[in-house]
Amino acid sequence: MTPADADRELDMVIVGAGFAGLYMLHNAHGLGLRAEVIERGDGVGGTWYWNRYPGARCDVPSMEYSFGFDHQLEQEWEWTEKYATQAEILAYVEHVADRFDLRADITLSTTVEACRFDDSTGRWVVTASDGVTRVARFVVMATGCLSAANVPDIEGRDGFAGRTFHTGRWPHEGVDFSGRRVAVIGTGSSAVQSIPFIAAEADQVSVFQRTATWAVPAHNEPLDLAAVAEIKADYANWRQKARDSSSAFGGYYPRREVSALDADEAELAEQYDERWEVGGLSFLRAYNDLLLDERANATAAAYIRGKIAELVDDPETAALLSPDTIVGCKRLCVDTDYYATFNRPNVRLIDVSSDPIERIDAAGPVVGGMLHEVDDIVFATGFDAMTGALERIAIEGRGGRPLRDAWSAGPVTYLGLQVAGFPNLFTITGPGSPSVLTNMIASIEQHVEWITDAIVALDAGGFRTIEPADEAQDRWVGYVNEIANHTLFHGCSSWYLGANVPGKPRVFMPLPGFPEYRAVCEQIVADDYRGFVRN
Ligand code: NA7
Repeated sequence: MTPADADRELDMVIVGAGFAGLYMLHNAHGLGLRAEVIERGDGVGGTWYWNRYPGARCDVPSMEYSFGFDHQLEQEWEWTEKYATQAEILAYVEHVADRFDLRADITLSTTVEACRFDDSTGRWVVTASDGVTRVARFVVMATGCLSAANVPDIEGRDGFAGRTFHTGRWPHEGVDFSGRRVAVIGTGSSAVQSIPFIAAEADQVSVFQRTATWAVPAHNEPLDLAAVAEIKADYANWRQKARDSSSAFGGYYPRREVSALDADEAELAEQYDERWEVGGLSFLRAYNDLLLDERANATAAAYIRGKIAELVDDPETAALLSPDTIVGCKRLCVDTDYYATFNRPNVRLIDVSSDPIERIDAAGPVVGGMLHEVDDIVFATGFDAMTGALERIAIEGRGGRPLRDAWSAGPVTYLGLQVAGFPNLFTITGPGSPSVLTNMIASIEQHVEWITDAIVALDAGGFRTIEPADEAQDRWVGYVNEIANHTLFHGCSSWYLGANVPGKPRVFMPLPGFPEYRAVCEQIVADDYRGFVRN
């Protein structure tokens, strides 16, 4: 296909209309590019469009989980709670789309099927479910890290007679569980948030737990107007403070630069009590080595196990709910009444750690030969994280090489932004960048701004294309592994490692350490795009 055969000629195709796609489009407008966002959902919002399960909220405080690129926007938007609900975040994204006049260049309800690099023209040919072929110089994948739903292929799944739901594809009209017996499969963040709501409505809830999860209380509350005014008066500093922290948020409660191993029992208890009362992910910032040293981590683990024993009446259930894994090795869950929900007479916990769900009968899941009869099954089973959304699109780079081949042993990138052999294709919050270990919006902003600058520099230098050199990419992959190996993240079977999807290569995909990563990105630019090939 040559540009002349294309239905639509563009400078940039952006895949996905979540936070990343919208900000990229806004910046593309700023550069005067002809850009189009293609989005498979019927609306904008990405993660927050799809994840409408009861209780869905962000685990990053709302004053930080918001765009910082526009002063007016951050001043005018009023968050109402410490942790925003899905509905409020979606309203915010809608507001962003309107405020920056983005809608005219967003095509909804359309799935990108293939992106193929045309060696002869040096341009990307993008085909989509609407039958329109777009040809563009740049393709930006703003497809999200947790957007490809993982529904386990359990025997008999499709023969279940009742209703089935996945938390990441929740019906817009909501689901009425009253009078129903409900199975919830999974105990990750989506399950932890939704189970208390489902249990309050349903007749009976059976939770199928493969791995017990660590959860700390959210202590969500309405935002204090005086505190909000204070933050808004100093927002630029707030954002900077966030960017300077390893997870790109934490203005509320920064990490203490002391080791848990230097604290005695009384100090540990005092610190953890304080963090528990504050609530949220700041718990893991009580000490600076909780994710680096197993003995330090064990102090946090012992504390949370003690809390579970206090919160859950039945000792056997409390023991089952108590993880024996590293705290934070999988993303720590932030809950509201999760553990206490197991004190309800209509909620039971079914351990499927050693005896997995063997099949799903028409009447419900079967474990250890025993049928658990239910009316509904909620799959809170997560996502084919970080690579799933990209690999579900037929992406072919130079010489027709499929991305799936380039990534057959696990994802390889340079800076998480580009892949060797895929010129002018960018991955916002791609594997090999801090992404899911951070406040996603801060990471998205940093990536979009980096890409914007790279395009400006490309044009200023009279180049047409940019892509990583193989050696630079290899070194980067080595670097990401080395950093991850210094942490405790590699010590459990998490979606960070692809361990939740059968057959997926086990590679630690995100890069810990946002400020260090930003500094590297900046230095590479200062060194005239060191490690990139520009032609
Ligand atoms: P997660 O965190 O990936 O959780 C998925 C859960 O589903 C987890 O407990 C899994 O157990 C469980 N699971 C997956 N497959 C099965 C099967 N076959 N049988 C039993 N249990 C299963 O996804 P979430 O949607 O909760 O959260 C994703 C992120 O969104 C979260 O980290 C936040 O960042 C926001 P496993 O632990 O793999 O044994």
